[in-house]
Amino acid sequence: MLRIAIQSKGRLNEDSLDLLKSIGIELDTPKRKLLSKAQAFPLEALYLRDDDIPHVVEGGTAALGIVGLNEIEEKGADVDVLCRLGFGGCRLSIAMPKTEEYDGPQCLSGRRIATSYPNILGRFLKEKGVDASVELITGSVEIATSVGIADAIFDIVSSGSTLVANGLKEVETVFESEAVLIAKKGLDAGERELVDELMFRIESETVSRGKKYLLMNIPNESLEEAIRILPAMRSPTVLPLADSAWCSLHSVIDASELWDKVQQLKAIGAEGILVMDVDKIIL
Ligand code: PRT
Ligand code: ZN
Repeated sequence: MLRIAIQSKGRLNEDSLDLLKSIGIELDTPKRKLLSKAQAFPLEALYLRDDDIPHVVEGGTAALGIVGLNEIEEKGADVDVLCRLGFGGCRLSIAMPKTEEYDGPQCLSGRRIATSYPNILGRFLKEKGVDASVELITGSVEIATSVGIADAIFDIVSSGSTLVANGLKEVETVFESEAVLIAKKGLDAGERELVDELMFRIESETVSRGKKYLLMNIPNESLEEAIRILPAMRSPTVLPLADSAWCSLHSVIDASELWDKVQQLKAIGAEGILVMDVDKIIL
């Protein structure tokens, strides 16, 4: 039985459970429970505050964990980061009141910076040779400058709207983060086998995220150009049509480039373009 530590509530809880569900692992209703078992896979979830997950995995109470990379970096936990999970994306940045001038890290010398991430900030300041004072606060960091606790803050930024709402501007991005799957060091052979199966499923899931399956009819004389437009995983699938002057072309592309590709394909004569969601890509 593998045990995985998951955030009990907060930003990563729902996405962590959704990820497990998408790879065929559904957990018994986790409400008010510390532990819950999965159906159809030898796994149980341990629900914790995100701050506790790195050490619980490091100490082996849970073999696996899902947590922000920012927490691993801050705690300096000795765990293996197995893969990035494509959610919980954010950055740790320094921000200052928008009325202040900023012309590089040196202008932070002698200033007070409020944060809940003193280790990551301390390393950044040391690397830049900046002698600033780090003020540790554990919540509402964004109000630290307006109440006079600090001259700048170092905090998590996602859309940036919290900074704007507090009259702050982002001046330095120090660390890029997202949710990651972590494992304790020294998994035994049985655990390794289960972790490999999980990783295989997660990879199929994350690779397919944001992908579209595209199929269309294309005149034979435009086929070469269409293949250039659609590189595909190995090479696009080409099938004959009843009308021998045409063929059917199938490919998988990133959703972000869909409309650009469709425009190019229409320009070279593609017709009957169908676009479908991709559920899984098994590599
Ligand atoms: O209760 P527990 O200790 O488990 O949770 P928590 O309150 O400490 O953490 P939580 O749930 O807020 O965040 C968990 C993890 O989500 C973080 O460690 C990050 O890895 C990730 N994450 C992603 C974020 C954000 N985006 C985020 N926007 N964590 C926090 N924020 C906060 C940030 O602190 C700031 O107050 O959102 C605000 C900024 O958001 P924007 O969109 O206005 O820029
Ligand atoms: Zn926390």
